[in-house]
Order: sequence, then C-alpha cells, then structure tokens
Amino acid sequence: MRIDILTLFPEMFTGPLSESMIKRARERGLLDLRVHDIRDYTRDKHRTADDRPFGGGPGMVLKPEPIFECVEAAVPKGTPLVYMTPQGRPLTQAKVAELAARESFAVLCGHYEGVDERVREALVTEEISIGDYVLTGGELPAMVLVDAVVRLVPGVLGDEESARQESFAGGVLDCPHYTRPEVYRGMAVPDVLLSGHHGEIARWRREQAEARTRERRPDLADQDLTNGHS
Ligand code: 4GX
Repeated sequence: MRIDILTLFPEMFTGPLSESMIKRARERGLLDLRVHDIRDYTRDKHRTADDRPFGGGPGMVLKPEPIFECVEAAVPKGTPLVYMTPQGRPLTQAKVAELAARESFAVLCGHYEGVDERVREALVTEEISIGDYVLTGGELPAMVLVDAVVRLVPGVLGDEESARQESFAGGVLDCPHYTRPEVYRGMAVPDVLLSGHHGEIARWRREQAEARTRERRPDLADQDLTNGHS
C-alpha cells in the first residue's frame, strides 16, 4: 500500500511512523509511506505557504499554489486525497477498513484556519475528522488515520491480533484481561479464568464485554452490528 502525506511539518512524522508495527511494515515493503513538505513547492524566496484570509478575520489560510503543485508533482494522478478536518465525517472502523482495501491514498494536513477552499473543491475527495475537539494541525489526525489503516493491511499484524480486531469491528468492546500473578496486592484474578473450562471462560468474556459495552458505550450497544453472532 502507498500513502502520501502532504504537510508543512514533515519532521512530526519521523517518530510515530518509524516505530513498532509501522516501522516493520515499511521495512518489509508492505507500506510505502512518503511524506512531502508543502513548503518545497513554494516559488518565492521566503517560501510562503500561508496568507491572510480575504474578507479579513484572524489567522492564516494555506495558499492554493504550493498544494496544487505538490499534488501534481508528488502524487500519482487519480490518487484519492483525504483532508483531515473537524468538519469532516467522523472516522469509524468501517471507514478505516475501506481505506485499507485501497492500493493508495494521500492525506492533506491543514494548519492555521485551514486551506483555501479551491483546494477542497478541486483536489480533496473526502474529509475526515478524528473527533469533536480542535487540534493545532492535521498532522496528529493523519498519523491516527495511517496507524489505524496500516494495521489492517494483510501481513502487518500477526494472526492473534487479526482475530482480536474483529471484536471491535463487531461493535462490542473488549473483555478484561489478566496475567500472572494470580493475586497481586490482594487483588485476585477471577476464578473462572483459572478453571480450565473453556466454555465457561468464553461465556464469561462475552458477558463482560457486553456489560462494558452497555455501561460505557450504549450508542454501540444499540447499533448491534453483530447480526446475532458473537
Ligand atoms: N480531526 N484539526 C485541521 C486546520 C483546520 C482548521 C479549520 C479546517 C478548518 C482535526 C480533527 C483537527 C485542527 C485539523 C485544525 N482545518 N482534524 N486543522 N479533530 O482538529 O481531524
């Protein structure tokens, strides 16, 4: 899978996307991640990427020219371009799965008050929000999106993890987990997990997951995406 990132702050991506799972995916050739500095596509001597809004008001707006030129020079023709913004559709695991099934996409990270509307009209194919709160830029949202998508690319996770992730896709939260010791600071592991009765253990986990979902995420519980399974 190829992912192109367009940003004014390319250094932000070096840490998080060069560790752990994403690092291994890149090393193994499963992920071709390319980060482009929008400022490299400016043509004036001050490398100006933003300007004041027409009509007045606070803040700055990303200029169209460097973004158009970056897309045209660095991203293959026809590649979908996602714009990260609080005005976008809320990100869901279903959307993550849809993106993971594509061979490539690009992500534009806005800053300041956003991008010139002509970029959205002419270049952006979909707008995605990672939640109802306001960050300083689209870089962290882009990293969240890439991380969620890349872990669904075949071969990135081991078998165990791949099986586990189906649980949330089914709309139910995870059950509690325990490891040794059996008692820690007076807190004991539930007996059923030590019983060796696999049927009872599976039932306990399912009940715990359902109770948590009802209590913490009644919105998910009501959706019932499981179609009667699990
Ligand atoms: N989920 N941000 C975008 C620039 C901006 C400002 C105003 C459009 C209008 C965010 C989020 C997010 C911060 C990214 C502001 N763009 N992105 N940026 N929440 O908060 O995706």
